[in-house]
Amino acid sequence: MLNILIFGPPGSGKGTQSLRISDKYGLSHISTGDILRNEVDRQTSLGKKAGKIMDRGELVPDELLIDILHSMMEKNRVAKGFIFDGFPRTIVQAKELDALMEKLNNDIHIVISLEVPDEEVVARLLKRAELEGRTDDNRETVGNRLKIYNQQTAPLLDYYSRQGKLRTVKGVGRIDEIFKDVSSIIDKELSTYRLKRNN
Ligand code: B4P
Repeated sequence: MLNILIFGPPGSGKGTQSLRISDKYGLSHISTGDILRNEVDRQTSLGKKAGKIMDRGELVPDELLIDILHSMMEKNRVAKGFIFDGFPRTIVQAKELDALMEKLNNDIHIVISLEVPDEEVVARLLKRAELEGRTDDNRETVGNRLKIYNQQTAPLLDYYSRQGKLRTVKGVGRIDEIFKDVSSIIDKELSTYRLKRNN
């Protein structure tokens, strides 16, 4: 089983690259943003709570995300592996994911961090607002999402770097060029993983 985590500020291309990774390597794609937006659209009790928080650009409480994680892992028991997109976003979530992986006798193998400057992500999200009309893609909320990313999510870079799992990719440029860099990291990791398994 291969488990990959994709990491980066809002608008860095996590969703965009995750779909390609899922397709090429046959991994189940878990996007907590997509799951939450689906709950909001269906006006479930979780969606009603989460929608207001997302519109302010804040993070949905850890306990709700942890419930989502458990239910997604349960639904995808036969998966070849996972690409986690937008999860974890806090140290509490990362520790919960590690504990769950250990319980399943599994691991997170690679953490890919997409590096994109603030002014580029703001421009991308404002453009997406025009194209898709996502309610959290306005100038004020985007500023808050970036602030919260730097305060609560960026410390995870150090967490995974200390585990020796962090790989960084320049996330600016053509989407297929970025995907080439992402793929070469995954391919290298896969060959080391297979070598270890065969020895
Ligand atoms: P997400 O859905 O994860 O939203 P995001 O960070 O904006 O990333 P997204 O995947 O959509 O954008 P992408 O970078 O692919 O989260 C939304 C909200 O949900 C959060 O703010 C939070 O409230 C809540 N939430 C989710 N997970 C949570 C968790 N674990 N804990 C607590 N709360 C949680 O792409 C952005 C745009 O850039 C797209 O339009 C794309 O086409 C474009 N783009 C991509 N690559 C490009 C490139 N190379 N060049 C130019 N444009 C590019």
